[in-house]
Amino acid sequence: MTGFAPELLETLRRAERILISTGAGCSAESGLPTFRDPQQGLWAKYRPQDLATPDAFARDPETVWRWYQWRRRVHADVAPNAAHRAIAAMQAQLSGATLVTQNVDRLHELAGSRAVIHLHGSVFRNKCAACGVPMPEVPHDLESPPRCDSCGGLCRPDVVWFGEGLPQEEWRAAAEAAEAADVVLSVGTSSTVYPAAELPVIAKRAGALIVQINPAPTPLDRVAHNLRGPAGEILPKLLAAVWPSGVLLQ
Ligand code: BV8
Ligand code: ZN
Repeated sequence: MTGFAPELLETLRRAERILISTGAGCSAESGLPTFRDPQQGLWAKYRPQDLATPDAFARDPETVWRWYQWRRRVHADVAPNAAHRAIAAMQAQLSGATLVTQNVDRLHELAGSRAVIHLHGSVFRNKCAACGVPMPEVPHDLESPPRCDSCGGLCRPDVVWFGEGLPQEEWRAAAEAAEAADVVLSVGTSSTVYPAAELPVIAKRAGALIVQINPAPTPLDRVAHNLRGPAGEILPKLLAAVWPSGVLLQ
């Protein structure tokens, strides 16, 4: 007895195209706070969605820059967890597995995942806030944003802020994978931020099975097969149940 519904295991075994969509909850067991967790220390008085906006950066670039420098220091000290490793193993074995993430960390890559579609950018990349030209990574303790060599604009993290459009290529690839998916594995996301939260809806409309891995309910509950619990515990067990020959988690 695996504790998983036999029809779920059968559908996963038969699936050719699987879309894996991850959010902050996938990195929670690595020690990274989610957007729902209260922020620590001097950032406790801020809500992430109040700092992650072009207006906040225009109003007070130093504070927003320092928040991202703090997050870079925190991100630099954490390692992938069992959920990231299970996803990397799944991708390695299943050519039809596509990985889309809202996370701006690099834990999927550190776990060995390839072709990770980052819908909201990467906290480790920089660009000019004025002309958009890519800018080099700088030491994570630099207190003020450097200036752009070509236009003198301020350096900002190459992430998607609220109110900004997603990178077109990444969104197109994600929406296509959702349209074509047999199964969507929605891992550790509250499914509240759009348009990322639209992906399982696109897939469901196209006939896919939605499997949600989350210890708490989300708006996706009503259309998903819900597996309640931490991703780092459930994903390895699910993979071992679907592929008992252990081909996956060596
Ligand atoms: C845009 C990068 C227009 C920056 C981020 C329609 C309806 C309503 C609102 C909107 C709408 N359309 C657009 C909006 C506005 C907005 C939006 O969706 N707002 C929400 C708050 C209502 N969307 C936007 O602004 C988007 N842009 O629409 O632009 C446009 C279009 C064209 C041209 C010009 C403009 C841009 C959105 C992207 C913003 N950037 N991040 C940074 O990181 O600093 S969003 C950021 O927050 C993350 O990337 C992620 O997307 C989101 C957090 O969500 P989750 O990852 O799901 O994390 P969360 O903390 O919420 O939940 C964690 C979950 O994990 C929980 O459910 C918890 O139970 C679970 N969990 C905890 N532990 C575990 C676990 N699960 C498993 N295992 C565990 N161990
Ligand atoms: Zn510039």
